[in-house]
Amino acid sequence: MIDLYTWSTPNGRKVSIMLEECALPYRVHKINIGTNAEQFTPDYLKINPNGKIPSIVDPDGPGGKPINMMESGAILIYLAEKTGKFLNQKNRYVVLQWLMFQMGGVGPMFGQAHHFMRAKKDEIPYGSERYGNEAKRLYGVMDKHLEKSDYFAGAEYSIADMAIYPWTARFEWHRVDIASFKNVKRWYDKVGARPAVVKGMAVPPV
Ligand SMILES: N[C@@H](CCC(=O)N[C@@H](CS)C(=O)NCC(=O)O)C(=O)O
Repeated sequence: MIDLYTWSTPNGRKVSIMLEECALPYRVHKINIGTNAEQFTPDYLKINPNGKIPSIVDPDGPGGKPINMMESGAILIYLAEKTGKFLNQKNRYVVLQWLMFQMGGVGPMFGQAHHFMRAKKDEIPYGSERYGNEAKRLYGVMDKHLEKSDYFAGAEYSIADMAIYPWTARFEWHRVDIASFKNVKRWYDKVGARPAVVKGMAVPPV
């Protein structure tokens, strides 16, 4: 059984969504990153040398050998290749392109927006403005793309959608009115209605 090390954040939820979508049995281990300690224990650093969530340990990795993995994007690709699901070979590079758009753009930029906008006590307007504007710009890119595409990589739901969804689910945190990006909203409602997404978003229970 796969062990998932996670916390209630978008990067962790990408992986629980994928595990639910693939109906892979998994065990959840909570790593409370808010303690600023659990992610840095020597035992956890052996699994994730970067001291962040998520990570997985799969005793049945490539060649039947155990594998430890960090980095949510890499984990999604691994699980897609393990199961043969949600990374259509014919469309592989389009899926990977939008997955990397999330890993290099949506994740880090929305994350910075949350950092500045939610640190209310001593909010730094420059940070809120810079990352808030970048978040809105990225919504514009997504909205334009989704105008002609049901999902990020075309007609089929893929790991790219699973990566982007939990970040857009925090639209209030980055102060974006999702309803004003109507194609993103249509996609968001459709993805959010998937039973596996509902289950994956509730991991770990808080
Ligand atoms: N690129 C990494 C980012 C992981 C990441 O930043 N995780 C955050 C939670 S969403 C974390 O563990 N933060 C704890 C810390 O920085 O100490 C991935 O996608 O897995």
